[in-house]
Amino acid sequence: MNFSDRMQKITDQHSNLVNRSNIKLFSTNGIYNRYKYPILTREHIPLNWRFDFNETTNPFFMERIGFNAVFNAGAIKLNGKYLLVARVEGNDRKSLFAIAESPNGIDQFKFWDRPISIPQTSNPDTNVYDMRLTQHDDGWIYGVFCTERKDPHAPEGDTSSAIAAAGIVRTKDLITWERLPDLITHSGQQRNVVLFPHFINGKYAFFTRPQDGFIDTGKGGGIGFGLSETIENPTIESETIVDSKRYHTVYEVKNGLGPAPIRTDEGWLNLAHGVRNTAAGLRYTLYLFMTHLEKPWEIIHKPHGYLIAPLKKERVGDVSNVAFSNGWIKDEDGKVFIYYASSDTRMHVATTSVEKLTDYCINSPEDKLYSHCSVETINELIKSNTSILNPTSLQP
Ligand code: M1P
Repeated sequence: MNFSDRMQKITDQHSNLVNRSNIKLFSTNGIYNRYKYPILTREHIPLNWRFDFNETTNPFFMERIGFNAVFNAGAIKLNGKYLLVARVEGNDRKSLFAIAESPNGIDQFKFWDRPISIPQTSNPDTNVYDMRLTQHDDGWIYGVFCTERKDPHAPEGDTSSAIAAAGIVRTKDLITWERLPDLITHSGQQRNVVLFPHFINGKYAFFTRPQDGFIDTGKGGGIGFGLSETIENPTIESETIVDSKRYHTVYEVKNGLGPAPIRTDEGWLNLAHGVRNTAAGLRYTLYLFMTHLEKPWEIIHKPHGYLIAPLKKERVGDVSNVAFSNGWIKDEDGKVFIYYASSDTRMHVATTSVEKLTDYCINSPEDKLYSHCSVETINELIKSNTSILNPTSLQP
């Protein structure tokens, strides 16, 4: 195939993909609906980021810059558009941020012209990923992300050890970004840090995830909460653990908050990921809990187990068996778009509503931590259903 035939074919394929309509799937659980197609993949990346369109310098119309994955996107609705700040990972393993826009939140996501240029601090980021977007009461849109740098104290020959911290940028339009200092905490490393949209006790409030090492959270304990007096010098003096990791739960090994919490009349809705170990390696699922409106560090409702687990094709990817979310959008009518990535490879959407998520949070039984207690919980439901479904049943 010659240069122009290849260019035409690849351009047509790309156009068909980015303009494809999505299809809402029936939901048996009734809590949320999945969709047939992933909403963003590496194939969505604009062709002019990947191919040299000059026939003289690229006679075979080969891809010059390769991309490995598009995943873990922050989300916001701005000027009527549904926007994702996606983690775009190149073949060189470097992640960067790029905005993709959709008119309806479920399909036709198209990347803006260029990836985001994140301003650097005096200590440049080696890698950046997983931005959470927060439209704050102070008028700014904040992006809190993980910045990763090589551990300067790693022993000679150790080329893997890294330090993770929370980097912070802010913007009014998602085009011009101002870099603020990285968040200071006194608990080792940080990943999965999330800024609340409102001041709490007059301060900037964060969910944190203290960890001893880069991968192991160690005695970090779980999802934390902390306050900072200012955002220009963000410092959390002390963290309160909100949701601890715990033996024989879906967040036994570690957990971390997802997107910025949604405020409801009943409390804050919080979506998080929980990680457990299996013979096949770590398994990441998403779970929901509600915290107290004035004291967001206090859990008031927490259903058992997970809300979303990787399913079917979602189970396989670069890091298999992972569902991860750091973005959701609440529409004016209460509809909620949950943006989640599968297996560190691609992005999906699930739709629901604040009303449904609140009902799920309040009325689903909690994890009572023992198998025999799970049996009791199931039996309670069977008993209350018996009079409705089978009033003449003889079973006690
Ligand atoms: O590979 C799964 C996820 O691992 C990390 O999350 P956590 O710190 O909770 O283990 C992150 O690197 C995340 O980007 C990734 O999806």
